[in-house]
Amino acid sequence: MDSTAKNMSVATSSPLSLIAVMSCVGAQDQRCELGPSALKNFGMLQRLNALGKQSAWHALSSHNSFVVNHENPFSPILDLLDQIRATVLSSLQEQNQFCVLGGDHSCAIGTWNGVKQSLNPGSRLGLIWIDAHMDSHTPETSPSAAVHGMPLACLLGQGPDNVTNFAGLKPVLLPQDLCLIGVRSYEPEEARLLQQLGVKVFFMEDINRQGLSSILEQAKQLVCQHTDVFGCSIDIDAIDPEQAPGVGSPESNGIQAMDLVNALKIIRNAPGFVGAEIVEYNPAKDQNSKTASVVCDLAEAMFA
Ligand SMILES: [Mn+2]
Repeated sequence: MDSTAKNMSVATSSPLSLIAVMSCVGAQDQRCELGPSALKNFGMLQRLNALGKQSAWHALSSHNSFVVNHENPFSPILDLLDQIRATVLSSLQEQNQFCVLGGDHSCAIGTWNGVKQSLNPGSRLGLIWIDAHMDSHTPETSPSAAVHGMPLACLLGQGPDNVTNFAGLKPVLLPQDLCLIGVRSYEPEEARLLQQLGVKVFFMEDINRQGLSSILEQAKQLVCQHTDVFGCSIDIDAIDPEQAPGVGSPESNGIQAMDLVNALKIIRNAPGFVGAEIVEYNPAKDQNSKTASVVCDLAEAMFA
């Protein structure tokens, strides 16, 4: 990894900014906007602090809500994306680690623009994307016009300039610096786009064959190879819905929660790891807070 004056190297002992995105502007089911406050009530902050991880809570929200607009699906979320970008950037400038808590997965567009902006021009960002879905639609291919199905395409520079270049950083991510893990539900247009770009995808079959720790190790090496920093974007629907039912779009036969918690320790002390996001928690669909408990376990595995 290159080390340059402006690139942020964040120590694992640094404080953690928990950036709560209390919005579901990018999804049809609006109840995930209640996710961050449910996690706060569950005691996430206290659990991290009890483990010695000094953590601070930053709440962000939007006045807008989801509307079907196939021509310009992004206009209602642009203001929120810019808030997320700015908050992630200032956390890194203060030498803090960050963990964005969704909210729907469209927040990723803001999160990783913020990280990219913290780097020197020309420096590269690596990203491990753990998700049951590919999130790689463009407005032309999306059946729903919901932006939480498009964030990865946007980060790769695919889609209209008002979102792919909203902070003047397009493309935020190069295809060779990205890796998907846990995919089991997608449309052919998304698979075609990722294949054309040469993005590495580890499907559930790969995890079942090789084990999650081996896959995550391979993913870490891939996203660190040509980059200066890297992060991790976790959609909770990657986990099996038996263990994490509180998500908007559950998909059966997913990753075992404890396997992910154990495997994430691989990235925790890796050089260049700057932060993560954990998204799509929908407390209205949770059962006895078991999904909230998994979210806390994931955050602790990466940060505490
Ligand atoms: Mn997702």
